[in-house]
Amino acid sequence: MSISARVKRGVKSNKFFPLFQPIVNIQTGKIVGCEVLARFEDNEGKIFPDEFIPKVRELGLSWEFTEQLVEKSLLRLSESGIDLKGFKVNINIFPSDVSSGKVLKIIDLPYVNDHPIKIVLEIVEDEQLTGKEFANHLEILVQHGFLIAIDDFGTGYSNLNQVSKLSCHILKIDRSFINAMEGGSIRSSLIPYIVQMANELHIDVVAEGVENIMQHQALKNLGILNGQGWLYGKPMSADDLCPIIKHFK
Ligand code: G
Ligand code: G
Ligand code: MN
Ligand code: NA
Repeated sequence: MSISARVKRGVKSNKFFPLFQPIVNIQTGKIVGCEVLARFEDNEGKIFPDEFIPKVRELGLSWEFTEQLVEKSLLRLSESGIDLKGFKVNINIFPSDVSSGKVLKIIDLPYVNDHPIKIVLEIVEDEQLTGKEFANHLEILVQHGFLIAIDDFGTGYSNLNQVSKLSCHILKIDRSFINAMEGGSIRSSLIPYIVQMANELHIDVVAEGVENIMQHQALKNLGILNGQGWLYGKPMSADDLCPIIKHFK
């Protein structure tokens, strides 16, 4: 069966499942939330996100796909019985679902309203970040208590000027910037400027792809609030995450 046919069958039969990657406070080392990352496996084997995400988009199944990940991840966290008041759960959202307004269906999904967690909607930088409908729909989500994060910041089309016009609470600095720190490249020398501007806009920063102590120390010295990466934890099952978040407060 083609990849496309397998992905279509996977969405239609609700076979995508979430892994959870910790997001920590770099200054204290404590876990503050997690990012939900989709995974897929059928009788023919695994398909990785780099392959299935474009297919999901091409098939026009982006919202159906996102919906099942939201439902499954919130169900798993609810079942844990852990007091998760204020715990952040980051969900990746397709920009096209923001423009079209489909994303607003999230407001009425099970566990979304009656759950004490804070849902963060991650949106990759995209040309679609502009546009009136896009901004209006984000605004509605913000009014309903969702937080908005710009994902992979620094790789796409938008800049801080555009971001400042959107309702946005969190910037996730793309891991290519963090990666470049060791070489002391021009790319990594931009990090302090991104942080300074984010501070002025009252936007929190998450450093992505933190893999070693040296990067961690440098980011800590820059005063960056949050970090995500293999140093703090790889994407893991809910069973592995729960012991870690048990005492998250
Ligand atoms: O673990 P990683 O290989 O999970 O993910 C690779 C890429 O796939 C990342 O850019 C990530 O944003 C994207 N991705 C993973 N899970 C989801 C998801 O549930 N929804 C969307 N839109 N993208 C996802
Ligand atoms: O949504 P986003 O594009 O940020 O997806 C996160 C991606 O980054 C996922 O593919 C995840 O597995 C990957 N990732 C998370 N932490 C690290 C890390 O420390 N190093 C590398 N190379 N990749 C990471
Ligand atoms: Mn993301
Ligand atoms: Na990212």
